[in-house]
Amino acid sequence: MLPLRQVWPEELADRYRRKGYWRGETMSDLLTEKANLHPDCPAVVGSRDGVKIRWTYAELFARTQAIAASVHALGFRPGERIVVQLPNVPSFLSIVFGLFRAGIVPVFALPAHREAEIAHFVRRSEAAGYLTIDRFGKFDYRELARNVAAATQLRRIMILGDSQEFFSLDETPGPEHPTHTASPSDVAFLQISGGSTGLSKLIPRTHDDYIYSFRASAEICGLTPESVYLCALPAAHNFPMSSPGTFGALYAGSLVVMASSPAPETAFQLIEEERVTITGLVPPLALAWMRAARSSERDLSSLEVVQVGGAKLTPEAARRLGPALGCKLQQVFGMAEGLVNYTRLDDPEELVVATQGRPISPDDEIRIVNESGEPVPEGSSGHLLTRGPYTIRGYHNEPEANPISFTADGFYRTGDIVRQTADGYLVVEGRAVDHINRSGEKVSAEEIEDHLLAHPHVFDAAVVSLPDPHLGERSCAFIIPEGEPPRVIELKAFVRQRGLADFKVPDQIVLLEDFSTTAVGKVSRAELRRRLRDQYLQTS
Ligand code: J2J
Repeated sequence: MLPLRQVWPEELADRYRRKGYWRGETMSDLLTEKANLHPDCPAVVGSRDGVKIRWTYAELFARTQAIAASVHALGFRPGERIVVQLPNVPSFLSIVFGLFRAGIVPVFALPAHREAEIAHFVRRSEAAGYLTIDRFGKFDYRELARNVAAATQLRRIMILGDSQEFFSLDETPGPEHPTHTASPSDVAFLQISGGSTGLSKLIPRTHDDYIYSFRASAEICGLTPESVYLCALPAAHNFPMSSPGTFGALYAGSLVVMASSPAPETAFQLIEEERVTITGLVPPLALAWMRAARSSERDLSSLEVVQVGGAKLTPEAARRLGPALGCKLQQVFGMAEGLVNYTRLDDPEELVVATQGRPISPDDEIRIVNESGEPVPEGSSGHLLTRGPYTIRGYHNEPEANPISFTADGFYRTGDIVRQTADGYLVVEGRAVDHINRSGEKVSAEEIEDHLLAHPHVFDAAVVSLPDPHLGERSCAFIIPEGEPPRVIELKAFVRQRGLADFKVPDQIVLLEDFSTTAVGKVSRAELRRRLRDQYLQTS
């Protein structure tokens, strides 16, 4: 098993410690401390199978102990990896913190992922286990688990709920077992990258760096023990986990409300019942909430802050959000690799509407460069590179991709095109890498092209993003058929059957005779995609 490492140069690590960013805390200590500090305060509310669940900090803590004992009894040992795929239920937190307690490294899959993606995470992380739920909504995750078992070499599969032939997880508080003492510089978990080139990469985050990012976020977002954070986006995503997210909320002693769906009907009811003060949304959801609020009878008056991030919010929508939802807007521009920017709660409206915020940390280094890597003049747009106390220095086990994704001096190439205002705020102007930002879910063009090319009647495929009124961006696959042209629905079903998340199935498919009208001479894939996209937009 490859060791998990994330190493900053000694001189930088010293500085981050000296400045108090890295305080030597671990994820597991953090919850123990909060449970000791305010055992009877409400920690998490949510529901599963229609049954309401409400745990105090002491109850959540007791469950994390039970989970730690349960995975230990199942044979898992510190440093081993378990791919975790759970929806927004309170047990998301007890399980994840239980794994931290046992020294196990969770790999965070999204509920939408299917066997191709889960199998990839298992292989890349060399996971010994996969942990999921019996069913959620209409989907039976045990079916998925069977396919994953067939495609990988997992030692154990664990199911929350009715486990059938798999192992069940015991959340009933029972006798403690000795807990693992992690080192704060250890990798605590692996996040999944949006993936711009091919398959998703694994992002190793250490206790020190991640805790800094959500502790500082909780402060910037004004969280207190009186705050109520609604987790509306998938809990495993970096934004609702750490910006300030459920982890930041627990750090602040606030209450976390797990929404089983981000749809206005579900979310508005929770806001009213639990007096939610803050939540985070992607732009298309923010627009849906604004529309729904006009005719909703629900009392949303407890809402103080709605954060929007994951994709660009137009200034027009940004201006309307506050009045429509009766709260403040906070723009968040972040990435699972690290850097997170926020507009501050006391910023003037112009900054909140027109920028995507400024970095969390005074030690977040921002470099904006041109194609040849030279800094652009102040205020001009260019490629965003960054380095800092909570931005990774490399992906897990990617010896070929790392020298491309990171500069020799450790800056992460975000792939975003931005400009920086005189007061240090970033404005996202576009991106250099080919992914489709579909409602905040990033879809790699290359990954989908590879799947389409596996179809016997596809000669060539180029996947591009097109503007979409509902999703922000949608994916469009241009296909040159080989022989009998395949039907569009058949191609979509083909991609789905290859075990991919639904959000990766092309939204639109256009059959072309060839790409030659656009691709004169030898052009890169990126250039080909750009030309096809431009030509399509001009003619449609
Ligand atoms: C434009 N593009 C944005 C924004 C992210 C907080 C918030 C979001 C994420 C996230 C996150 C954007 N305007 N406001 O992890 O902690 C695009 C950029 C970026 C990529 C990262 C967090 N906010 N983006 O979205 O890892 O292209 O993280 O590089 O999923 O989303 O995607 P992801």
